[in-house]
Amino acid sequence: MQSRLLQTCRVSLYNTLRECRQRTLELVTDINSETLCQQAHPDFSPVGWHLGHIAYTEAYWILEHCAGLPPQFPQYHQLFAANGLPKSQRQHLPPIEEILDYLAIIRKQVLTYLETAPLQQQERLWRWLIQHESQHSETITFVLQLHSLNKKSSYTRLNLFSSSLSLPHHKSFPMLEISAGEFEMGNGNIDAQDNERPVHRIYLNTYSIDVYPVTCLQYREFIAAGGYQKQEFWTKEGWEWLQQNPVSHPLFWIESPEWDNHPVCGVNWYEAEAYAKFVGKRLPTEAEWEKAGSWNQQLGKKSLYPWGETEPNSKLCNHNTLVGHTTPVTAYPAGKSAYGCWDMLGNVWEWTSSCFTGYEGFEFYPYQGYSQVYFDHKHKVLKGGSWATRPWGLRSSFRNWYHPWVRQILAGFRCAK
Ligand code: AVJ
Ligand code: FE
Repeated sequence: MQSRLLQTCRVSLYNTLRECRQRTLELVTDINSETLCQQAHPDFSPVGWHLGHIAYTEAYWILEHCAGLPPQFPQYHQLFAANGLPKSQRQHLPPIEEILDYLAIIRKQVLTYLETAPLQQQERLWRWLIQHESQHSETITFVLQLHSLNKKSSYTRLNLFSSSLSLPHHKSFPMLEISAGEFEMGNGNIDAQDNERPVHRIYLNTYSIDVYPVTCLQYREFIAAGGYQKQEFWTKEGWEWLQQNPVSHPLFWIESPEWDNHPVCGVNWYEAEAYAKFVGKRLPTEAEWEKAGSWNQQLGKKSLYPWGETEPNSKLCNHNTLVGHTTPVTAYPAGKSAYGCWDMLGNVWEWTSSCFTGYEGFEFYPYQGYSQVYFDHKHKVLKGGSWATRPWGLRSSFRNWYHPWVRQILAGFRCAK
């Protein structure tokens, strides 16, 4: 006989898988074959590849690995496996109808298997799988943005809030001080990624952190002061990157006061570092970011989200492509952390000064190539999620990672001191 708890888990997985898939598919309704198959940027695979890879990953882990079925659609293995072909050779894709069929056929078998799957042993893998699709769904979102950016001579974002015009335009925002002490870093829940584990205590000295992410208005001062022309603000690697990639503003930059209160979006780690130096600050470490975004000093307790334990919704933060672009950094008062930081989750990913590494006692899951191969001291940690992050990957302990030169992701930053 099955326990009620197990049945609740089964129903929750069923609903979440369906909800996640619905969000993925709505990104690609009406997609044309060019947008489906072409790379928008050499660092990122075509949208159609991400779709096929979502199906492949589900078939591999659930149908082969758990259910013990023989390989499904073996003709797709080389194409859609993460280690199959280099990104530049992922453009010869089946038509969208076939990719959607592949997704649907695998999904149907997966849901049938879910009816009787031994979830006591498998829940972690199923939760991981949902987050895997969530992350590819976010990548699809910014790859679609890059396609539209490539088509236009200048980038325009749609559906601007008219209300953002009437907000006061702040040139400088306060910082808040977080006094020295221990906090709990990481996440040991069933849905935590391998790189979030184990939970551990960390002592931090007193530091200050920005209440809000850096806004376009603030960043414009850096541009106007010749930030992109003056070597003094840049690290050695950052300056070298800039000489080889001469840019004069962030990737998703619009020169209009309408965006003044929005977080800057489309900067890489070098640009974030240079700005921080320009204002006499620095980037926070990932521990500083996580403490500010999850620790309740009064209670001596951490929460899953800055605001507490309530699952993300549209009143708490800008996520899940519900809005479709950034929002003013002051738009979500209900989402602030116990210490008083705003906009920690959603809106834009935030660069930290930290290299991506494993916490002490790290154990890879479900495979080494998921996190561990990126512990190479060449990737920087980003925190907080963006306006395109799905709720299943949105929490204060979640860690994202990219090379410091990547600016195609939906990333901004806040500073510390
Ligand atoms: C953590 C977002 C960098 O997209 O390459 C997806 C997540 N890992 N499939 C990526 C991931 C395997 C990863 N990032
Ligand atoms: Fe993947």
